[in-house]
Amino acid sequence: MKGEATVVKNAGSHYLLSCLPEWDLFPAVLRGRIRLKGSSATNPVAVGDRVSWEADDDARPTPEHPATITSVHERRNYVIRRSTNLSRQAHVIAANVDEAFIIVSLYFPEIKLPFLDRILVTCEVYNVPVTIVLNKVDLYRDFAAEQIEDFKRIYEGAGYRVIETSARTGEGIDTLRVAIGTRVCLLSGESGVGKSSIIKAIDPSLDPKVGKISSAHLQGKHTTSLYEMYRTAEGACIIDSPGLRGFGLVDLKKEEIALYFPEMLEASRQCRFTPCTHTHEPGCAVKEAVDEGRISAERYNSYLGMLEEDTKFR
Ligand SMILES: Nc1nc2c(ncn2[C@@H]2O[C@H](COP(=O)(O)OP(=O)(O)O)[C@@H](O)[C@H]2O)c(=O)[nH]1
Ligand SMILES: [Mg+2]
Ligand SMILES: [Zn+2]
Repeated sequence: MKGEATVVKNAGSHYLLSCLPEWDLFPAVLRGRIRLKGSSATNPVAVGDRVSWEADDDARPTPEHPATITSVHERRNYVIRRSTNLSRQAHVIAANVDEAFIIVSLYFPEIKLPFLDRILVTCEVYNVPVTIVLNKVDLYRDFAAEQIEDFKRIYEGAGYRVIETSARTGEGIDTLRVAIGTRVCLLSGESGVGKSSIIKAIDPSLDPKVGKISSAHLQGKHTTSLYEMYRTAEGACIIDSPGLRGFGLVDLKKEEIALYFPEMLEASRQCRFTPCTHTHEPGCAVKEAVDEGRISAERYNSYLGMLEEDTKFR
């Protein structure tokens, strides 16, 4: 027996496969070493990967007699993370993603814009369309309406769609469900921002593990320890991921970083020098746009931070 399937769950060396769009899971393991050409990833197979598999006999694969993954098909795209900036090793978070939804919350836990910008840059690098989801608005709309508007100004100004949600009250969940449609979408973002809760809110029949906020730090604990795809009643495939601590940049040269800030790329066409690092050069159109408020100071600062780290660690 053999066939093709999509990886929907990955726990260590064990995988669950399904022949999407059917949702009919069966277990699989990897045969020997499958290495992807030119990849430094620690995981050769990721959730969302299309794979070929084989089983010894004609019986359906079971946990005792799992199927064997024999090859991984070429990826349309993927999202990858380097655990730290020093690390050469990278981990593929998900493959063949139609869109990434980056979940953030302004508070509980408090947002770190440079961290969000790093994720956005990674999505740009790997050609994954991205939408930002501002969750937990029920907790801070009352006292932080202005901060919400500032946040939207920054990110909508950079060209991203921002959807406000509350997994608690259900606000914005219909909008998000429509945005996801019936595609393969990745939910990513820091631990505790509500990724698993949002999946539950989108389809209450699903049961991803929701973490408790530890009151001492008002931060989420690590609750989702593996990557897993869920299929909603409406036929969307949503990938839940563990909270990301670090989100190191992968394979980016210093002069490339600004290419992945869409608003800077746009402005940089008018810079006097090419290449321009947009730091000290005369006639830099990016700096001019920052001075005039057309590019947000926050995004520009994230860019400078990435430049600096890049220089430090190479
Ligand atoms: N008030 C409120 N709490 C939320 C919301 N979304 C998630 N939470 C809570 O935040 C904590 C972490 O949620 P979880 O879904 O596990 O976050 P994850 O780590 O990103 O998957 C849990 O206690 C949730 O009940 C929201 O929209 N509003
Ligand atoms: Mg979770
Ligand atoms: Zn410039």
